[in-house]
Amino acid sequence: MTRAREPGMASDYIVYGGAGTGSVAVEAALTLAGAPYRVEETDWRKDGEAYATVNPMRQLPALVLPTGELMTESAAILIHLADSHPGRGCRPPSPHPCDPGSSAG
Ligand SMILES: N[C@@H](CCC(=O)N[C@@H](CS)C(=O)NCC(=O)O)C(=O)O
Repeated sequence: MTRAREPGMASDYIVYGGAGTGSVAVEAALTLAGAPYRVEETDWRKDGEAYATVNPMRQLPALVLPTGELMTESAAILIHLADSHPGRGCRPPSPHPCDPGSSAG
């Protein structure tokens, strides 16, 4: 695992995760969105100390936004990516039969 973003670094998304960490959903959403990103392969069992400088909760996945802000919690990350990349298929079409208040909801 390398260091977090420094001022002036290219503003791609950075996904902290890897095999077995649930980061694949975040990578899939970024790919659907056509957003440039790189994966920092991180193992919370081995890299805990170093990773705590990025995410004090030491949980994976985590996403560093192009703004440099850190997001954690997979569901929140996926909703944020869907909101910030409309029309890229990151969320079901709306209105959706399962939407609250819809006849099927
Ligand atoms: N609620 C978090 C859960 C994340 C989570 O528990 N990730 C595991 C890896 S799959 C982890 O980081 N475990 C290490 C720990 O909890 O210290 C999310 O949805 O992203």
